[in-house]
Amino acid sequence: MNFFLNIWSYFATNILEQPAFMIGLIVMLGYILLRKPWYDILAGVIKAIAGYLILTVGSSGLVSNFRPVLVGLKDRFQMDAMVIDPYFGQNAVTAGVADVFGKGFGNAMILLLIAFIVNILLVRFSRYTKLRALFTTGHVQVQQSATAYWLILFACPFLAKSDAALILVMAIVLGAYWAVGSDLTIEPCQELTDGAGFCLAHQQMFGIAVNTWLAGKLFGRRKDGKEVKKIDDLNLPGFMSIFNENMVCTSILMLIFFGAILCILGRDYLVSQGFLAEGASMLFYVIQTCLYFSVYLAILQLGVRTFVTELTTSFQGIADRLLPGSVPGVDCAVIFGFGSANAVPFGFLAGFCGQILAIVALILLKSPVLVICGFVPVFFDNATIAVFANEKGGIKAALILPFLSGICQVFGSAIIAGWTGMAVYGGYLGMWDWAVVWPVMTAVMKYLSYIGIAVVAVVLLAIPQIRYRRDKEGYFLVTEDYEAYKELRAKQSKSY
Ligand code: ASC
Repeated sequence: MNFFLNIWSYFATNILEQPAFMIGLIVMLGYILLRKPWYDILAGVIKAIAGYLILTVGSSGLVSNFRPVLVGLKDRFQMDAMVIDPYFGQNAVTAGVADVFGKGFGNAMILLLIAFIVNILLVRFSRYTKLRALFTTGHVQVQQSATAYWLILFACPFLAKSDAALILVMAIVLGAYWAVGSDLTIEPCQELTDGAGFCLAHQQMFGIAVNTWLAGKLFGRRKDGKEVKKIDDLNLPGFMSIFNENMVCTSILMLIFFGAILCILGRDYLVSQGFLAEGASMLFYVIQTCLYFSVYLAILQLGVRTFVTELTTSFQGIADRLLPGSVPGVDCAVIFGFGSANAVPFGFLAGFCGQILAIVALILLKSPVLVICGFVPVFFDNATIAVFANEKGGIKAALILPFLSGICQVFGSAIIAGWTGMAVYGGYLGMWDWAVVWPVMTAVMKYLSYIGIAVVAVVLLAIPQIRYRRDKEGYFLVTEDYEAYKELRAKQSKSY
């Protein structure tokens, strides 16, 4: 038994939890199933792993580049509060789960494995479940397993008597959330990427579905019948036209907003924290820090371009032979390589404004739980939502929806983390689904106990069934043959 456990833990730590190697493994398996020659397999695996690692350099660079701003806001204004960020959330669970529930963090990792198996089975039986998406983003699965472990244990303490029953119930709920959530992003992703063949497996999957829908409904049509203006349609006058270029636009916006915050934090503070060297120029420090933002975004997009084609081509092998009709779910940052690149900084800033407004409201309302922005929710959630919102509803949608999302992230996280006791341990996951959808699921399970668990599972699994029944012709076509899907849609829109 120990021998198998060791193998499992080696596999989990080195592959399952490391998306780069997980994607590499999937690409290898896919190409083997497609019977590609060995050198194509090798090249594909290398590009997939290296591409993903490049993406990671970009996304972790963004996170660390903005540490001074976030740490500074916390220190300078003596705000001692819970940080909403997936890594802080994971730390809070690690630190508190034994204290509060007498359970070890290791259980959360067993939950990950079983929930992943639930996801695979749900997709394997897609004929019945109508689920088409496989979650491959391991580091996100670790964070979500940890948080789900806490939330469900809080909601259903009566399950704690038997570890096996507890993990099984949790795995069904979490595995269904992974499968249903990533499935919801299939149509938005296919439309945005013109059938690239992936969907998103991240922390704002319901957020993408809801916001894409809202963008189309609320902002998608103009009264005069013309097309809505998207960010890339902005034909700015004269000197403003430099904003049309992504790298310039991002750098200037960051210089204005984050440059201002860095100046407010002040030279003395930045030196005392070791962010700025004694005697170095403040002006150039600010310029460099803000421009690094565009640098990391460019790196991130390069990474996406390097691995996405490998993943989606090779996944055909898996879809044909092992999981028919399925698509891989990937990190949300992948979408920054598609759609309007300028939606990314716009969404980020709109979400940041929403979060700051909500935090001020918490302070004024003397909320017992105070929230501090973490970079990951404020950036990755809101930029992602903006990319989709812009596509369906244009500029207005790309600004207003991420702004509202920022507010939801803060209020939702404050409520759920305060209620479940996670706030005391300094962090909560804080991303859209975990600030909006999971609090509702937790409340249903808490108040209805066994019936609540059944309600959550049934509602989740009913979502793909309903969507399938509303679009029987197109539902599987969208992943299997996107060109035919587009023709079908064109035919349908003509006949209306
Ligand atoms: C997360 C998380 C990250 C980022 C990254 C975005 O939720 O834990 O490190 O988002 O996946 O690319």
